[in-house]
Parts: sequence; C-alpha cells; structure tokens
Amino acid sequence: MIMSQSEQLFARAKQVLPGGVNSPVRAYRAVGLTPRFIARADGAYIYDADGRRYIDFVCSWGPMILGHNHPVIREAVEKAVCDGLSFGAPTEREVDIAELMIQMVPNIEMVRMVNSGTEAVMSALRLARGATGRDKVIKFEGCYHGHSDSMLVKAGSSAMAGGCPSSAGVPADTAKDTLTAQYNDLASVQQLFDEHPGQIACIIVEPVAANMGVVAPNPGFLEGLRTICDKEGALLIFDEVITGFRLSRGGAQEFFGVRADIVTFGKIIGGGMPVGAYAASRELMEHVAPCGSVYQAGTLAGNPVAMAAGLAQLTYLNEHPEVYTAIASRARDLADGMRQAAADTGAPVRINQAGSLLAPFFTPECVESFQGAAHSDLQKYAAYFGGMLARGIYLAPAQFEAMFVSYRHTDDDIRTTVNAAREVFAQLSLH
Ligand code: KE4
Repeated sequence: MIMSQSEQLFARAKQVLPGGVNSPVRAYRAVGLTPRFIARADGAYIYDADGRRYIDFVCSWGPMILGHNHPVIREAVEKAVCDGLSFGAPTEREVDIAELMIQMVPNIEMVRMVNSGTEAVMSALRLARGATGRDKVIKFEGCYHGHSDSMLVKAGSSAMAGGCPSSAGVPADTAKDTLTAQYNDLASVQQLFDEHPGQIACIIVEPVAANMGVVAPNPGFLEGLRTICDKEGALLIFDEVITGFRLSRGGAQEFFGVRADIVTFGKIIGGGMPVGAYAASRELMEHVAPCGSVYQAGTLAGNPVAMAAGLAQLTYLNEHPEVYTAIASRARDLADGMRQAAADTGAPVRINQAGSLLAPFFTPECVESFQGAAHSDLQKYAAYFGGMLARGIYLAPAQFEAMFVSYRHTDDDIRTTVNAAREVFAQLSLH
C-alpha cells in the first residue's frame, strides 16, 4: 500500500525525534493515528503534506486568534526580518508591546518578556517565592502550566493524556513544595493553607481550565481564591497563557472582574512566534533582576522579529474589539450545534464552552471538575477525533485540550463542523 506523505515523514521523524515530534500531544498517541504533517495554513484552514485541507480548531494551541497568515502580522514580520533577526540588546518594539499590554490588561504595571509560557510560569513562581520568602505553591490537579519541574505534578494536557501527570525526573525534594487542590473546590485550597500555615507563596490557576478539556470556574471560585490569598498573605497567579487576550482584551481579569497579583502570558502575544511574558505591579516586578534579587534571563527574550509579530496581533486586537464578540458568538453557535447533534443522535456528549474556547466530553454527566473530565470516555473521544479528521475537521488529538475558535472561522465553517459532528455522533451511538 502506498504510504501517505505524513506516514513517510512520520517514519523518518521517529528515527530522529522522540516519538517523532517536538511536543508529545502532536504524536497522536491518545487517538492511535498517524499525525498529519502540516505544510501550510491560511485563514481558518491548514493543509497537510498530502494537500488535504482541514478546518483548524487547534490554531497552534491558541496563538492564531486572527487565523493563519494574517497579512498584518505577516507584513510586520517581513519588515522586521529585513532589519535583522536578533541583537541581544534592548529594542523599541519591546517597549511598544509592553506599553500596549499594560494599556490593555488591568492591574499590571510592568512586564518581562521570555520565550514560552513555560518560562513565563517558571519565572512567575520564582518571583512569588522571592517576594514572599515562602517555598510552597498550590496548583490544581489537571491544570497545565508548562513543563518546569514544579508544575509537572498532577499536570493536565498531554502530561495526563500520556499517562505521566507527575513526570519522571522531577526530584521529590522539588515536588514536595507543589501542593495540589481540586479545581472549583475552595475547601480543598483552604485545607492546604491550614496544613501549611505561612509556607505557601502563591496559588497558580488557569482562570478557565483549558488543559483538562474546558472547565469554567464556578461562580465565586476565582473570587474565593482572591479572598484566601489576601487572608493568608499569598500571591494569586493567573496563568493566562491561553485566556490572555482571548477571553477579552484584558483577559480573564477583565472577563471575570477578579484581580490577580501576577499574570503569565504566551501564545497570542507572540502572534505565532515563540513569546511568553509575566507581569505584575511595579512593586512586585522590581524584585526581578537587574532591579532586585529574583534572577531571570534569556538570549532571545524580546526577540525583535517575535515582538513584531506579537505587537501586530495585539495592536489589531486592541483596535478591533469586535473580534471578541465574533469569536465568542461562533463558539456559542458551534457548542449549541454540537449539543443539538448529540441530542438528535442520542450520543452521550457534553459540550463545555467559555468565550471562544470549547471542548466535548463523552459522558452523560455535566463536567465541572477534573474528576468529571477524567471519567469521560477517552476511547469515544479518540473515535470522534478520527471521524472528524476524516471529514476535514482538525481537532486536538487528545481529550484534555481545547477547541479554539478564530476570527477567520466563518458561519459556514461552523455549519460544516456541526454536520460532521452529527454524522460522527450517530456512528458513536451505534456502538
Ligand atoms: P508553552 O511553554 O507551551 O508555550 O506554554 C505552556 C503553557 C502554560 N500555561 C498554559 C495554561 C498552557 O496551556 C500552556 C501550554 N499549552 C499546551 C496546550 N495544552 C501547549 C501545546 C503543547 O504542549 O504542545
């Protein structure tokens, strides 16, 4: 049988890259298929090495909120490239993007650029520990905050999908300072403070959990974390690598009206290029070197080409607030359409949606916690994924991820996706 280009490329890739990929979720192990090697993308569509077109709901895991190959971003990068790729020195664009982020996002006065969401979270945790003099941190089971040692404890996303939510190679001495609570369960958080009085530097939370599928905060949950942090003298970190500049111009702080002490960013702020950032009040950020004793550095931090891409995307979002109403509206239409398809076919599917983020769970129960997500039928998700891929719909190849709606998804794309889901749900209901 003739192998597809993706199959041939995957065979080569597995010889030289662990699992044939540079990030585990891309290997399609949770769905048992050959990953599609992507050749190019434009608007809401991606094209694989065999020339097949897919409607893309991965959007590079969030960065491509304006769709792929947006002319404003492409032209900014083309211009920046002509001025040089990297200097390792301060540049005007770094100041421009930091000023714009501070203008768009509440409660931040200073920003530090890094190269990934992982680096942003790692640095934010160090800042919280340095500023409070405390060692322990609280995260939530099933939330994913990148792959720094402290965060690979009961992590979500492909850490959980791959069966290693608490990674090998993380020293027990490190892991002991990471305490885990249950998302949407304030009592589980207070209990940790009662057990470790005066020792907890911060709580880090995804304001919308988007690495266990999508689970929104119950009313009062984020407000409750703010109250506990104020009472216990700990800092509240919103990991907005996904929700930042996606839920609204001001991200989750604006969307939910809850103030974080430190905010981490990634994805959208790079416009598709490798960028992360962390931000807080001037008082907190002046703990960071060279002002203070919390050290963090990076060769390519603030890279001029990456800054050009991010600045172009954030500028567009700042000048076109209609993007947010449009992507949330399309996500609602998609979620409602899929719910109707599930009802019509009798498939046991729950669809969670928050802004332009959504995720199906194959369970009759509503999913408001990590336990709920973990008890959904992962085999059915894999079958659903395969059926949708065959129909030209490109989804996260694992349950514990999100669907991302971009500004380039049209009503027709939504209708096509709902119709594909209806066919696939009908098939699933037969088994
Ligand atoms: P990066 O280091 O991958 O840029 O960001 C880490 C990170 C931090 N915080 C949150 C809330 C995140 O979702 C992420 C990364 N998200 C995953 C998708 N679930 C990236 C995709 C991947 O790991 O390949």
